[in-house]
Amino acid sequence: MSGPSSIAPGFVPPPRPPRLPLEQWVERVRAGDRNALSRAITLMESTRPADRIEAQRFLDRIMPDTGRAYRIGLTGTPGAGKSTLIESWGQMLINRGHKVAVLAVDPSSWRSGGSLLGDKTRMPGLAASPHAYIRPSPSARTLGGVGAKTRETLLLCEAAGFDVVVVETVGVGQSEAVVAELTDTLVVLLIAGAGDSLQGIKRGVLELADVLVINKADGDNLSRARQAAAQLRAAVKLLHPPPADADNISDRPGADGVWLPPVLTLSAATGTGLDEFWATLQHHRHYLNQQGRLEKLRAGQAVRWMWSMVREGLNQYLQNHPRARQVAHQVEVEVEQGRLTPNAAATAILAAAGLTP
Ligand SMILES: Nc1nc2c(ncn2[C@@H]2O[C@H](COP(=O)(O)OP(=O)(O)OP(=O)(O)O)[C@@H](O)[C@H]2O)c(=O)[nH]1
Ligand SMILES: [Mg+2]
Repeated sequence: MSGPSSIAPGFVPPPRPPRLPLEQWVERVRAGDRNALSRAITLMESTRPADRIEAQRFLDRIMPDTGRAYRIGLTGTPGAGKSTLIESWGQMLINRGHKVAVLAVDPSSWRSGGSLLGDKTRMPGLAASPHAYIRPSPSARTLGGVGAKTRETLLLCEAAGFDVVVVETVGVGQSEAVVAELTDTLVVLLIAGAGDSLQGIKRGVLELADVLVINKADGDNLSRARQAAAQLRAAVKLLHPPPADADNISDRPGADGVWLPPVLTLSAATGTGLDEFWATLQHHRHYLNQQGRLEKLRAGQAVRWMWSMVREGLNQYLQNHPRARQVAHQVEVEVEQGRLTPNAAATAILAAAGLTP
């Protein structure tokens, strides 16, 4: 948990060093300079109009260096072991020569401004590694939404040479859907429940998952974890029935051109099952690399991102439009009191902003 700020009263933060010219700054990020990367991410998170323009230029410049990482989403209920898994798995990846970035989409920060994810104290080994980069989620709701900021951060990390990017989120609210839109493979981390092992997992999340993992399969918990995995496998099969034209569907995911999300057990604490976990992810990546699936997936994500930016821009436009705001203020009351239909009110607001067809 991020504790209260311990900054002493009267503390004056040192002035920020001046920014580098864009071209030089981009070069430093490309060269893997972490300081330049951190400052570029801060630029992406800025809501100042001048910064937004600079951020856009920055992104345009690095675009050719993006797209090469394996983008992995990791979601799981609080306490499922996400940080513990990222710590052990991340170090395993680094030992195998990868450069790992960990980003967070934190639904709680949309309202409270607090950020629990990407907490470096829970990943001390990874945080200390020069081959890892951990970035907690933006601490406030920013222009374009947290998802958009994370996407821009992800692109920067790719440009800086990180070849595995993990986007972490707590499995509450809509954040899994946001993470699924940013990544190639979505891993859902679960723990065996007390009674019904599928408690706490929503159907929508099961449908989004590419790989399901029951964590804490160790000690006294091992048999319960295996039982939960068996039940989950049955549930996954029900959710993903084989296509009508497949006559010999096998249990191997991807074997018939259909990905049946595998269910694994592992112990993030002891490291048992980590090898199989990584092998399974690579298997999914291989599956995506066939028949243009990855290009198709990312193309769809890019188009949906574009439209979400359009919606965001329209919202911003409406909020900054004095006449539309004034009309909105009036009609909201009328809708509340049932004197005006929501449709008519929406038309009135849009018309006030000059947005009616
Ligand atoms: N026995 C056992 N305990 C584990 C394992 N993985 C995590 N834990 C413990 O479970 C607790 C929660 O682990 P975290 O890694 O902090 O879980 P998290 O999903 O990051 O939690 P939040 O960040 O709060 O959402 C800690 O006390 C861990 O030590 C595991 O594989 N086995
Ligand atoms: Mg955590």
